[in-house]
Amino acid sequence: MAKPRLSSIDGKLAEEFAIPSHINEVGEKMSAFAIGHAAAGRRVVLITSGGTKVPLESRTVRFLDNFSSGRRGASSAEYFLDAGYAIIFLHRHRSLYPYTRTFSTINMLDALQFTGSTGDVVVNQQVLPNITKVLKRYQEVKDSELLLPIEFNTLSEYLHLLKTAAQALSTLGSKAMFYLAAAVSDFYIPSSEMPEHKIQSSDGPLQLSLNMVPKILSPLVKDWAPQAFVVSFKLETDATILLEKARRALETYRHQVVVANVLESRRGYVVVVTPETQAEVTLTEEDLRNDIEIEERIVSTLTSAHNKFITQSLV
Ligand code: PAZ
Repeated sequence: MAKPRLSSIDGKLAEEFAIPSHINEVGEKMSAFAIGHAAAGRRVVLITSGGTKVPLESRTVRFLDNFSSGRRGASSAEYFLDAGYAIIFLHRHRSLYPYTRTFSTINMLDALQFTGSTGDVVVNQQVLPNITKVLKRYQEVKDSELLLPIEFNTLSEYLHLLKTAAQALSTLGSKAMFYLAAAVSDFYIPSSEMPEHKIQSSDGPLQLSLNMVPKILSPLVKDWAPQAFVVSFKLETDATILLEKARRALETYRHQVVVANVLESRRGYVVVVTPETQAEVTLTEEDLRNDIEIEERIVSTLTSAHNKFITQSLV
């Protein structure tokens, strides 16, 4: 039988980006998760979170990385869970994680203390004042198996895992959402051009030539999950070009939403752009005093838009 023809991006993915050895196992897990939750009447969102690592050597000593902490993805996951979604959380290893993110700046040993004469160890409630509330919610989510965490480190792992997740979610049609908050490198060195061993400083100054990463949004929207609700993120440091770039992305890839943000103001201001609308989401001084997070508003805006999208796709 003739092999199915690969789109040029599928071909590039297979040839130039190392396929993770556990891809089939992860794919089966993701499919079972998606099918199980869809059967229970739940929507499923794939959240990507954190930055990708781009190796400079195959036996990697050095790599290119980026600023993303994973906070947007981790906090958004909590609000999607509150809204009743099941989540595939595709995140960078050791980036912020739902619920535990609240304590990411605390030294675990400072949060524990000995008690009484028994020498039992207990949590110091002054160091972790919210621990009971957060732990309760974390355990509810864990017990109901609503969160499937999948880790990536490198750009190659991210790209292959995203493709596999998209294929797993394609069976859900419009009930699947993609929330692509990860900061993904635009540049890479193909495996065939990568030196095997550590680059030697004795060889003199290092000149790097990097290829462009294929625009993965294109096959995701066209081929891998064509009926899904797709939200991409656009980050810029120059605010004057942000909205133009967001609109251009919508025209090019024909997906549903771009959430546009500027590096420094991303915690308090984003613009949710669709082909027909443009809505600013802003936190006020009072919101900040009350520990409101912008992700709560972003997720609320997107879950409403997803409702409409599902209704329209059923007509
Ligand atoms: O991970 P984080 O909370 O530190 O930052 C979030 C973000 C800025 C990475 C995200 O909102 C975003 O814009 N992601 C897409 C980045 C891009 O344009 O490649």
